[in-house]
Amino acid sequence: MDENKNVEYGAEQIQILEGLDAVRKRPGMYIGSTSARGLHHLVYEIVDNAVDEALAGFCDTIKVFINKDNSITVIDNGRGIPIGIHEKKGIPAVEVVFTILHAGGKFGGGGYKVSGGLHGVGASVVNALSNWLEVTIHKDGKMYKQRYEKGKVMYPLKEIGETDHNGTEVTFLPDETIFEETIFDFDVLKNRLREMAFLTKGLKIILTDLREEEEKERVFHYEGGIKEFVQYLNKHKDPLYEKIIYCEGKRDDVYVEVAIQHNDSYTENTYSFVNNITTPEGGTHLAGFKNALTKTFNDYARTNKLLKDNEPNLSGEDIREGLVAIISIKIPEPQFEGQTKQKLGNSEARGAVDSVVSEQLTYFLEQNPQVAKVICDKAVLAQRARDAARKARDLTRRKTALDSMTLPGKLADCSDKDPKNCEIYIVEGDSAGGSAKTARQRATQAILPLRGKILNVEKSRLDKILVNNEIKAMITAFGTGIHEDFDISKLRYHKIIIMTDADVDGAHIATLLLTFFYRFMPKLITEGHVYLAQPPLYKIEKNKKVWYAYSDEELNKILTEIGRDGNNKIQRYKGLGEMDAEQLWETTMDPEKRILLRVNIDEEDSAEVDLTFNTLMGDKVEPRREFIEANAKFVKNLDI
Ligand code: 0RA
Repeated sequence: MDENKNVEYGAEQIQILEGLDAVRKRPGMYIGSTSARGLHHLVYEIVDNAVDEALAGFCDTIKVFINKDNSITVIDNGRGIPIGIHEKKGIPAVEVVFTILHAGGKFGGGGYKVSGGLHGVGASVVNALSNWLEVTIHKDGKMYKQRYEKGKVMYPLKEIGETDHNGTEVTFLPDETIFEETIFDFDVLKNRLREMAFLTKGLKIILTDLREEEEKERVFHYEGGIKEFVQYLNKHKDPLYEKIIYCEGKRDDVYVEVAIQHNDSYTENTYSFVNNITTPEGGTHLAGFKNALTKTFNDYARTNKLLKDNEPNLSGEDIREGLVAIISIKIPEPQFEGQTKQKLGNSEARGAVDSVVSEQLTYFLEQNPQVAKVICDKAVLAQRARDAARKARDLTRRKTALDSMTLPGKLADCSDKDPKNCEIYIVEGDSAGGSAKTARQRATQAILPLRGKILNVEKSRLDKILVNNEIKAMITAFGTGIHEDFDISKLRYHKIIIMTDADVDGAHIATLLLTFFYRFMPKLITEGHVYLAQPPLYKIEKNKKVWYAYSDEELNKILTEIGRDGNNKIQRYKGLGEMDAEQLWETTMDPEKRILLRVNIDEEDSAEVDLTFNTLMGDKVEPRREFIEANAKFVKNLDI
């Protein structure tokens, strides 16, 4: 191939819009925020460019390093960013890419770049927000290098030697005067890079953390792509059938890929992506998928008499019970809508996904009648349970409409009626509940004791869940309703505080509660109303003075301070029940002194959050035990 022609081709497509100063002045406009999330976005921007090169078919390995100084290096084995002189700007194309805003364009040809939204803003934004950035290009036997500081060129692109391969290497150190947080989190990068690898079959992504004495490395490489993604999401579940159903096709300019598999649970986990970016709010591609699924299964069930003539159609929800699905589309000019610009608007995506899925799913079901029957049978059961649940819910709705103040008998409510001032303690066990009732500040603190373990909502159908006493008590106490009835403005307490023993059982109960909130009232969590109380682990007494320690480290610290001698009396609390009311107040409930952990969820990482709940709540005891043991804080993904 004629090299010059190629170089010019790359350079030509680069559009120039504006300068980098704007980015430094208003970073949030370009990367969403300057918090840890924005910081990590920098890495995704650089990796995205390399993934584009992989999608264009020229790169199969991307290496990402977290260096000792918290800078990041991204190395790909693509063609190397073009170095030829840009026609209009008169500087090398690579310099345009890193110094001129929105030089993104669709370079490489055939690639899909995301326009709009916060993503795909490109290398120049990363450069603008970095203390320094260096790019090294290996191309046609030669190595070239350029360095920038806060976006400014330090020297013209220079030839620095010879090489035997092609590729691009970018290293950058985020500007600590711009970011609130400049320490990269290995797990956050790991999750996103794993996702990118699932979404780009065949691409190998290697993440290495060089910061610790002992190097950490993870390799993500999935020849099966999103089929393996579904397998991964179902790894702690029992699939209803072996095969992953896979549909792939192109309609006009929209490339569609869908992978699905049902498990024996009752929850649905569907994740949709557009150009490798998650769309938590769905959009036209998801609508097309759901429509195809509902239509195809109903057609099949009717034709094959799995649904009797007098039975109504299966609803989409029935068919999606226990479903794990990945919908991934690539589209040249995605339009994102909605408040957070996370919802796909392109109408052509709906038709494309609908058509590909309808056609290939119909074929699959005809070829795999046993699988088709298992799914239809489950959906029919779901339909019956949904009927029963509707009746149960209508009953509770009527009841609350008539008499909204029938609060649960076990609840010791607070007297203040302004939800902003009010908090409710959900307490494990009647005895701890009793102490909490004595200890509380009556005006603002309500206590709801729960008896034993609460129902695992991951493993029960809605009809069973809605008649469970502990669950009913919480629903009425909170006042918000659930699911589509949920109304946060009716929340009766702005703080919902889970108070359980500081042991594995307590952690399990807390997770059961969090799972219930997450599935039925997710806004409670995403809007920051859910907290975990932190009871102390130890009481230390010496010469009539008392200290409390909330961790082993703290115990050690206190002992070092007061001296390790025979006068120390150390008590290890096995449960809340061992504390009297006064101690409980002092250590765990007094708003002036207590420690509360607020539970929050990264919505962009919902696949991982779901997996966490599956791991914690699923049938398989082994992964749960490992998980709890591996995480001092038992719900790591919840980022408490
Ligand atoms: C446009 C054209 C060519 C390569 C690339 C872009 C390219 C960009 C990036 C960004 C990160 N890694 C990359 N690798 C390649 C091909 C130009 C040619 O063949 O000369």
